[in-house]
Amino acid sequence: MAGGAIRIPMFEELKSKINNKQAKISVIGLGYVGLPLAIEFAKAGFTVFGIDKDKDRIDKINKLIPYILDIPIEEIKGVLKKNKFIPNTKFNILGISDVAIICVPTPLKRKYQPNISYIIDAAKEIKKYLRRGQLVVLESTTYPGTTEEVILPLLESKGLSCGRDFYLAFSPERIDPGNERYPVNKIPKVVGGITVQATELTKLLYENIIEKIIPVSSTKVAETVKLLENTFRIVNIGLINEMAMMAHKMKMDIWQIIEAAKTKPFGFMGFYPGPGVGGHCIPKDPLYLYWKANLHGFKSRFIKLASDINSSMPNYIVERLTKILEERNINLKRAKILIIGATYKKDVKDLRKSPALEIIEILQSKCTKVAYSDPLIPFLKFNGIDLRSIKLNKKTINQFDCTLIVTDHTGINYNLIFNSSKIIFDTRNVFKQNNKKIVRL
Ligand code: SAJ
Repeated sequence: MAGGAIRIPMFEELKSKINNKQAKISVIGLGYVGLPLAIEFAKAGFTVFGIDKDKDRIDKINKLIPYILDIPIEEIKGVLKKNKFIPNTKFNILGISDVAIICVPTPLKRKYQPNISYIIDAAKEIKKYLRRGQLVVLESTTYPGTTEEVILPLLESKGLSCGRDFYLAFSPERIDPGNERYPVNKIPKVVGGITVQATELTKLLYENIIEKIIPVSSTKVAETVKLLENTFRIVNIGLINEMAMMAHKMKMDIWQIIEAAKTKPFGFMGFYPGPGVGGHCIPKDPLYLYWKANLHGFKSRFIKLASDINSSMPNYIVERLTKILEERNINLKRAKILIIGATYKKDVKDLRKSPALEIIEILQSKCTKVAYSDPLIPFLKFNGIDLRSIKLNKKTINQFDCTLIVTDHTGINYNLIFNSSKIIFDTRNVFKQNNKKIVRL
């Protein structure tokens, strides 16, 4: 430019900021996805602003009170001390950020109806402070087209143009809560930009914290990769739940069948029947895909069938329990049931969509007494139910007619349960056998 300072092309400017870790990163949403991500970038040497509307979360982080158990407190302490991770509730910090990563929840309004209001709220905040040279990455699991059809026009309505003034990409989160074998940095990261440069910059960014980056051709592809992964799971879990119900009718041991099938060194992957499918991903993510495909006139029978089968499991468990008691001349109405494990899966302190809650609710309306014991969940208060986790000992366990294993936490004394229970209905194959005291799913 004649007379003016040479303006470094925007791409080169952001690229060098990322490469020398000068890029300031804002992570919006400090949950099981956002907090580990923020900590990883801070550990890598970036200055990271963690933004969360929940002041209690910000206070807990600053006071080093863990609410996401997968992150060692020492790591949070280290990056806070170095002033590399700055948690706050304010969005104005986006004004000095070079990168904004959205990691907010994407729940359902009702079955098969996505709710992307959290994503939109975050994008509106980003828009307020959007300026030349910023990279915006959406990580929240959502239906194909969200980034291109919703976020892009929302941001461009500020008068800036994607590709010329800012960059936009999608990169699905793949955290597996409680999985110590695959921490954030070990899980390959898919990245897809609105433009090739956005893909390149997003790849550069995540290469600082994740060993393997998988660039794809668009945001839509990246959005759909995640949904395929979780649809694969919901369908296979639905399949094995149906196989378990079939095997029971045919008086076969589904657990032995699965273990033997797993010896096939190729073309098979073990899934396990259970009391239902919980968590914030598997029960809902595939329904985002179902909803979008439906708009295109395509009804996914697999997703609907799997979702319906999985949703039927809590009632199926109660039906089986009723029969188990009847065979021992115990009427469910007069029965006292002890439920072991309340969370949606073992060793994860998370009740979201936990089938245990549905089973407790059903049993509360059908039998004399329902109690639960879960080392991670000291009390349960929901839908008018107010229970405290009971201490497990011979006396407390033996007062119940049946012990129902719903979530198979590692740190539970199953020998005590076996020795103290009158009957055990084991929906997670903890005991690996049936006998006169143990009935498995
Ligand atoms: N479940 C079964 N049988 C199985 C596997 C799971 O009944 O064989 C149940 C679990 O008990 C749980 C539910 O399904 O209630 C979901 O379990 P999950 O481990 O599939 O789901 P999440 O939400 O804990 O974590 C998953 C990730 N897990 C795995 O890949 C093993 C992964 O699908 C995603 O990275 C993550 O959701 C996400 O954030 O989408």
